[in-house]
Amino acid sequence: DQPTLAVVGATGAVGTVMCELLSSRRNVWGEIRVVASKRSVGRTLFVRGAELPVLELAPDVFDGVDVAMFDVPDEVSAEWAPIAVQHGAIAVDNSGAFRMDRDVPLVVPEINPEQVRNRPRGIIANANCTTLAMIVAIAPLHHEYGLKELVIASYQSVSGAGKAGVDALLDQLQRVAGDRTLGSRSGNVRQAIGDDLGPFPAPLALNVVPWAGSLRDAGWSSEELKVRNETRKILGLPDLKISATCVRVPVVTGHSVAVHAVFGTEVDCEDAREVLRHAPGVILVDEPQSGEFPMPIDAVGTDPAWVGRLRRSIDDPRALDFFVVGDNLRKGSALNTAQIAELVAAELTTRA
Ligand code: 11C
Repeated sequence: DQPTLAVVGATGAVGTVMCELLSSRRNVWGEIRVVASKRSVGRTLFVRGAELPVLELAPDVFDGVDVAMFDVPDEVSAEWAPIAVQHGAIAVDNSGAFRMDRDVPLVVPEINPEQVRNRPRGIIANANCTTLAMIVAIAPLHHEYGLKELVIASYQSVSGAGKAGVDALLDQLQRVAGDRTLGSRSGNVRQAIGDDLGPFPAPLALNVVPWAGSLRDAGWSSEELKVRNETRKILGLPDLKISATCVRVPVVTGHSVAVHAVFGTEVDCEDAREVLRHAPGVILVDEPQSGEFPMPIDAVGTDPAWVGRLRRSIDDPRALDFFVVGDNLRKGSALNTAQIAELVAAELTTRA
């Protein structure tokens, strides 16, 4: 029998992409239940060509469920993933609630698929979308050259903050469209946009905002610390030096990351290109003379991490600089969660 799946948070930005993925990927699931908060009950969602009623998140929704995916805020996962486990499910959690728990593996199927079985709490965590945008490109280079240090800057799209983020940007763009004086005088963009900033601390239209997440110690943002901690855990490098600056940009979907990676040995650009060409989940697009480089407008809706602008550092023969772009709702969240869940489904099907 094929395992039963519950998708919790099915009506959100990530959940919507999850329903699309479940409809287009190899079908490994028996029954699929779509679950959301009470206010979505009464809606239906299409999955695999069938119209499914949205079920309310409640303990008995997990009865008979083998795998429960969670695409919900941290506090909802923290409460409900253990309930799903108590009801016999294996939880695959896309929130930040369990990622750094020692007893919860943080899995990227191209890098550490074997960790899926190492789940004493019955929970497997999915990484943050910024970590996932770059990690599938960094891991194969690490295996070739031995990673010593990362300095990264992110260019994160507004859908990282969910539907509210997308609505905020699109509303703001409407307010600034057509006024050709905007952006040429301090304050006039703020004035045009007004106080309704959605989930962001400043206007996104005609702007970049060097902030994602919440304030942590010594001026770091929670997003910057997540990228650092999760990268260390996934690569199994607890002492890796990482500095991240996370920035929000006026892009709907697609997180980009500028990476400066320092390795233990000298690197050769052609050689590194060859490594990336063979890396699962990575596509190299690096023809700057003809304007071909990775960009969110092309990467959106696709599965891979798109890598380009690959250069060896002028000042350090052990360092590479490159730019990587991934769809934050696909590999950055729903796709990686689906891939993890499929590994579990294969395990359960083999065992049955
Ligand atoms: C953003 N990366 O772009 C965040 C959203 O830890 O899963 C995802 C937060 C998380 O705002």
